[in-house]
Amino acid sequence: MADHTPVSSSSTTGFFQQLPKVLPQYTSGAAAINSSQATDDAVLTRLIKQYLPPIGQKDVGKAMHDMSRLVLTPEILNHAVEAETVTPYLRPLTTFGEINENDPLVTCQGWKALKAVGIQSGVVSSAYDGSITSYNRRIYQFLLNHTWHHTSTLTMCPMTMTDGAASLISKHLQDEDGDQPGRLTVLKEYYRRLTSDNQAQAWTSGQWMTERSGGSDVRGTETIATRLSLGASQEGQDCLGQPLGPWSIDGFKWFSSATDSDMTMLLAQTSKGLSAFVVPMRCKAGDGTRLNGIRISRLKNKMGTKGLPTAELELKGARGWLLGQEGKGVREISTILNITRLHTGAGSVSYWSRGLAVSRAYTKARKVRGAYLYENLQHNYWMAGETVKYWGAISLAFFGVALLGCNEQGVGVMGGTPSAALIPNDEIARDLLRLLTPVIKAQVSMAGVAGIRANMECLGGVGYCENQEDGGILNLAKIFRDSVVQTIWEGTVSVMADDVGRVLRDKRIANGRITEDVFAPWVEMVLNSSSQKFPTECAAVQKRLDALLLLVSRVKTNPPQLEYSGRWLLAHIEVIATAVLLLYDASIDNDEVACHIARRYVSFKVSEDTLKQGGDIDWATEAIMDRKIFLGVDF
Ligand code: UCC
Ligand code: FAD
Repeated sequence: MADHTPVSSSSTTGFFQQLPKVLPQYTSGAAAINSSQATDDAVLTRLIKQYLPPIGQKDVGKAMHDMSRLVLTPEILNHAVEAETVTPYLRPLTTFGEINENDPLVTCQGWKALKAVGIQSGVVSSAYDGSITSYNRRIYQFLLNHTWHHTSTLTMCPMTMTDGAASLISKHLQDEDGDQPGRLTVLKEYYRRLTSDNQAQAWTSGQWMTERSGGSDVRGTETIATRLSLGASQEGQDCLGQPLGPWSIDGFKWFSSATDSDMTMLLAQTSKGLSAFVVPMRCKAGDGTRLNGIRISRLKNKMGTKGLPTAELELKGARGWLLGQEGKGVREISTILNITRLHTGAGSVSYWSRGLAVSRAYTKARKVRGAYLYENLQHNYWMAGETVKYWGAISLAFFGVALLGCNEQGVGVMGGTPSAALIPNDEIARDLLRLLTPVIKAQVSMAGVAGIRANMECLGGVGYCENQEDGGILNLAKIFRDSVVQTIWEGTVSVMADDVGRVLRDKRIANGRITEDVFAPWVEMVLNSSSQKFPTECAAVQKRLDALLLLVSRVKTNPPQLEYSGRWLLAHIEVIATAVLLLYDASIDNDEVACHIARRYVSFKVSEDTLKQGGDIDWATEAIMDRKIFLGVDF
């Protein structure tokens, strides 16, 4: 007879959960291109096929394949743990008590190593590689970054601001020097460095807007830029030996995230109003260098983004160059904002992708009531729902990315891809990008926070712990904390809603009729191509579009009501755009999983279908689909 006498566990005996195996996010090769399930993060295979021609699929496929493996190596994982746990600190004084103007900020090796990996992998430079003309460079860049961002431990923060700064400077590379002699040469060199993938030469940039008086509303900026007299403006060199700009800047910046950067773009007041400046962080001093009129007052103590050196800064005589028109600084810097906002949305889905990867791994490894979690119907239903939301969010974010690439390279660059039909001309690409950028920033960032919370719950108690062991691969608490800030920096959700209001009212954008004359016709055009396969779903989206148009007609000329309705506008535009993108994608090849995801998205997000939640559903068939959606068709 079997002996059923219970045996007690101890710290070294008894049950130990087997470590869940997080799989490489993307796997390239013929199998991955032809099947939606040869890769752990199945939606990536669809995005690649949708937005890139074969040569682009091959290039980015290789880059993502390699990155998906690199981020699981102990070396990179340990850098990430170090960057998270050995936080930056200040050395404000020298041994004998003088102000340390040379190297007051200390960051750890892990942080530096991760920055180097990002630069060398092309997380910024790939978007500026002019030799790539046959496909959308932004799609390449953001797909690559999607496989890196979750592990980069916020080193992507300076990278995204660098991207924005490079984009802004690129708009001024034809400008005359005017009354700022030497500026063009300096800008060209800064641009070369911002877009370099050579670790020895590459620069990163900060972006300083926020002050104590306000980050959303920067009109109260107290930083002042003064034009120097001719003699004074010729003095001094930046760390490269180039002239320092003819403006001297004094004030106090309340948040600076990329404090270890090489330069920054900032806002300061001149006699003509808020203006944008380019400022190198360091200048020549004797045989070495020192900070360029910048003192790090203190580092912020934050809930997350632990490795990121976010500081308060005092500026006294920081020298810089005026960029663009005096008094038009907000308009100038909005070039950066619009790029970093897309990166914020895309970064949020990258964090979320890691959350889901860990959830999949845990579901395959953990048993409850004697069976693996993947055999549990309720669990799979829940996680399939989370996967549907993730597919929706990433689809919307990458449509924005495609539009950005089209703005930079022209819509012709989409030729030969299924998505060419989604973006008929340059004007539509420009206007849709302007409307959707704040929507993506707000809605995807918020959805990501909710998604990662669910992923934490998926793991039970261990999901709530700061798991630094095993390379921190199961540390969902870290990515949760890091994702929360995405709803705040680069403009809060309300500020994004406000920006949508700005777009709706701006007569320079589609004559002030963007919803009526651009967005609605675009939605209807895409619905047309899906209506045969998805008549019920298309009708539901059309109904929601009608509700949006009615709302816009009521609020557009009534500023308080427009303000009141900001979050409704965000939600309407988000779900309508996402639904048409999912329906379009599913119509292309009738992929079983893609079709179910599109249907479920419309059912729960567009129609908010409560009947099905009341049990009016073929649950046994749906349960089979749940597993395919969440864990892949091959599992
Ligand atoms: O948070 C920050 C960095 C953190 C790290 C980020 C890393 C991200 C990566 C994530 C992955 C890890 S930096 C600080 C970010 N701060 C913000 O985002 C500020 C939020 N506040 C706003 O966006 C406000 O709406 C303001 C500041 C833009 C409002 O300023 P104004 O002056 O009151 O705005 P106006 O008067 O409406 O607009 C001034 C001009 C107009 O053009 P003109 O002069 O031609 O009439 C507007 O059309 O600016 C234009 N404009 C824009 N143009 C305003 N916003 C935009 C826009 N988004 N795009 C194009
Ligand atoms: P406020 O603007 O005071 O907002 C308070 C509340 O008012 C919010 O709920 C907001 O939504 C609401 N509100 C504001 N305007 C409106 C409106 N028009 N309609 C409705 N509600 C509104 N800034 C930089 O410049 N550079 C950086 O590198 C940087 N790094 C950061 C790093 C971290 C970790 C954090 C947390 C912030 C960073 N910031 C940086 C600052 C960030 O951009 C601001 O915190 C943000 O823009 C909000 O500004 P605020 O903190 O002044 O809040």
